[in-house]
Amino acid sequence: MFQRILVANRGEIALRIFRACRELGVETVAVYSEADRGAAYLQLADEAYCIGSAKPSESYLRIDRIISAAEIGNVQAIHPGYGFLAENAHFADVCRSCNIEFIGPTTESMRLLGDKNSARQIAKKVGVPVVPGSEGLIRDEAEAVRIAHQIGFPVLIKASAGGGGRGMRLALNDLALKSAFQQAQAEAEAAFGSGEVYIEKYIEHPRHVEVQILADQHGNVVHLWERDCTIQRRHQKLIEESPSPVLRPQVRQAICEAAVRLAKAAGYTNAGTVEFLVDKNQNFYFIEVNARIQVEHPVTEMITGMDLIKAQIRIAAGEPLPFQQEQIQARGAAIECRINAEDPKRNFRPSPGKIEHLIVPGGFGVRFDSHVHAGYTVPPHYDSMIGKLIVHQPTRQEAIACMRRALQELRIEGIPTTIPLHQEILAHTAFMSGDVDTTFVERTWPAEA
Ligand code: MV4
Repeated sequence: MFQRILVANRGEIALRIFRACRELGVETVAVYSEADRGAAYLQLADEAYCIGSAKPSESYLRIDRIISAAEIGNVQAIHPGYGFLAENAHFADVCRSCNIEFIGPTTESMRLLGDKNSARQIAKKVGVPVVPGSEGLIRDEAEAVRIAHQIGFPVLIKASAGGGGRGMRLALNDLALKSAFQQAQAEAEAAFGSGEVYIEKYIEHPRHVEVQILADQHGNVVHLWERDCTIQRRHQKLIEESPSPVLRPQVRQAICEAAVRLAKAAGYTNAGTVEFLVDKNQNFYFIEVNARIQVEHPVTEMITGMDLIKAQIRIAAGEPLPFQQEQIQARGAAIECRINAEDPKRNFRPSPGKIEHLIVPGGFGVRFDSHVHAGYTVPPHYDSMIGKLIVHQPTRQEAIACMRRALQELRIEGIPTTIPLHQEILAHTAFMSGDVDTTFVERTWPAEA
């Protein structure tokens, strides 16, 4: 096992990783920007180094400074958390060239899966269903039109280097497709340095279902069941849950097995997520792989009883998975609400500032993962998520009741948050019955003009 690791991240996920390390007997080195200087969570690391100013490009994204901190701190590994450098294959490469283990997949599988077209090709090869679309990359307008006629409109043009909803364009007819193709290419070139695009049929009213996988360095790959992340707004997830409230048992088994096949084919190691769209007939289609730990990992931890951060660290240290697929049982239902410093009454405008009062809920089946406390000032420079409220109960109905109770107990005063929106969603009949798709939040709570 590693003696000491550096956490190349901030906020709640940095704290989550410090906690896992403490339990494993692994020492931790924190890095922080000037905006995070003095934050209480940093005291839970064994050492902390300032790596620059508030701007991410001058601190949490500075590979040179993070590697310097790792050298000075004398660590054997770096955990990247999520966001920032977590899916940067170049960073993983630099870490390993410096003889520091990157706690994540190999550089090669990060590159293979980071390219959405190449991930799609691997999926096809091993019989994982993908959305009907182009054979591979699209060269010109004429080819785009030809494929759109084969599969039928509407179609989505997707940037191969995109992902998470970035670099996508919808086209409803020939004329729109021609300009969408040009725009998508130009935008992808500007945003990602690669203008490569491909085409998929547009799946209407999908659900978003993702499968958690763990893979060790000895060829063992397991899934830890699915998470349903259909409740989102503008590609930002708001609520995640497991199990999915809709999947029939056979479909659930098939989607989880498909995720394992894909991970094996890509030579994947460590923790990862395979994302799917599920249509109204429960056909599922692979869309992309997230080669990192995700925000919503606690939902899976609650239903399986497995600590995913500890698993990541053990896998990176070369340990074999201590369990087989059959031993991973899903128990009960878990739900997570992301608590964001955003004002739902003002179009979700970020609301950084000082938390004057805070009451954290507790009781049976309640977990609050957050680095904030009364007197903490949410800095304006980063993602607005300030915590995650997670509940675990025997049934979904009980989990919903528990979450509503925990949200009532949770008091954050001083800044507006997404707590009131969560209360409305959890009380909505469509949410309770599971009758939602990825447009539910935007349709039910439309943005004001
Ligand atoms: C799609 C789609 C419909 N059809 N692909 C958005 C995020 C990225 N992971 C893929 N996304 C989508 N791809 C086809 N062929 C609809 C979405 C999509 C979406 C997917 C999951 C969760 C929320 C979403 C919101 C809007 C669009």
